[in-house]
Amino acid sequence: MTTSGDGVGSSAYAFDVERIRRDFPVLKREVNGHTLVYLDNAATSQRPVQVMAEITRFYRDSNANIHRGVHTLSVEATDQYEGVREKVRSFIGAPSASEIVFTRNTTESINLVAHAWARAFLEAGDEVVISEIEHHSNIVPWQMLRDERGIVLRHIPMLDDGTLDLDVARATIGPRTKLLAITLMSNALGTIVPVGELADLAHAHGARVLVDAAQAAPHLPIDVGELGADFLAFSAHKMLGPTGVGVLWARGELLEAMPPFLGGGDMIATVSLTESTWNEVPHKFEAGTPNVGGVIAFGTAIDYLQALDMERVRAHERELTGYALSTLARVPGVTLHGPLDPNLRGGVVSFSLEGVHPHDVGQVLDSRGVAIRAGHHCAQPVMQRLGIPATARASFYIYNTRDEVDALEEAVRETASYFGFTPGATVA
Ligand code: C6P
Repeated sequence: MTTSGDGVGSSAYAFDVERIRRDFPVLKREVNGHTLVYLDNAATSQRPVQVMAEITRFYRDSNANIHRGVHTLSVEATDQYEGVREKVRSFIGAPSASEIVFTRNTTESINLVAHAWARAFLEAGDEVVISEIEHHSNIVPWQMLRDERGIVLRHIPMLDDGTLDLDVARATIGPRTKLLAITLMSNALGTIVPVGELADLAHAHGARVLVDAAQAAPHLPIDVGELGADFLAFSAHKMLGPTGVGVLWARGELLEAMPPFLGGGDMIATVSLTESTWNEVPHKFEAGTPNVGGVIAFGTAIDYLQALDMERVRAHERELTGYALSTLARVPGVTLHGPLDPNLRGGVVSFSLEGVHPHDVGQVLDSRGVAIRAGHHCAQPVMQRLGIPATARASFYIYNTRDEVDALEEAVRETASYFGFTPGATVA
């Protein structure tokens, strides 16, 4: 199947989904007697054969620890690992590969900023501004800092349609703001946040901007300069890479000024029994043996996405999301959450089915081979704002098709009738 994004010429944005699907053998799997329809990509994506082959190649041919040995395998592993910094730099338009810090995941990247930067540079009374649609990873570290240091935590509220209240944002970001910590794309609603505009506002008040790109980096073209980010956090496992690999990008001068996060091997220049000095950035922030094979295979995942072109990835998902929104809206009993305009959201569609708990929706869909997530999506404030405990969430990626959206719709219809929903009741 070939699809094109709305508003763009199909020749420029042709996207060969069938060819892509051949690289993902798991998509041929049967689940409960049906061909798998994998729509839980916001939780974690599948990996192509190229990434799995690279993991095997590393452990088979080049496995060694890095930065430690003079032997051939160690030098090879070091070169391959360091080479991925350049791939990540190019993927996010960063000025220098030395600004790329490898972590375990987005959560660790944000905590690194909270521990190393915020604990060093923020004082009681300084304000950190987040939003109501953040993932817990971008809420809890700031609450911990508030409780420990007396910083003031403020938030930009969400409007009924799942977008942020930008008027309140303008009133909230002010002279006391030291950090705006904000998601570029909500994992619970798909909302794409106008981070550039908010970053301008924050910078006008001398604040720094941390962007949670866990959902955005896999699905949207990212340029840290255009975004106006000072820190950017994301995870490899949501963008075709292995689990256990994350990225923190930060402006070089910030990394230079920040004290280390964890202490141990590799992050030091010298150690005596009484004191230590630090390695240069980014190594100062990578204590201990990292996920060497995972980082190297992440490089292959980035190559894969860059060959597809992130503009095309976005166009494909926007088209699919628009189709899913219109399809699900026709199912009696379905309420869609988040912006209804696919230009304002990524490939995440959260919905409720009247009279049926989202976990039951998830289980009935699973019995038909359709994998979605049901729950609060680690975004409980969004659920509190919507006044519901949980949603059902379908999320798309490069290998998903319109046929799979049709399978989702059919399974949701069957769920409604299985639970005895009477058509004709509320349709949002
Ligand atoms: N969201 C989801 O199903 P980690 O777990 O550290 O790789 O990513 C955390 C994270 C941070 N921010 C956003 C916006 C996210 O979506 C996530 C992960 C998954 O929605 C797992 S809860």
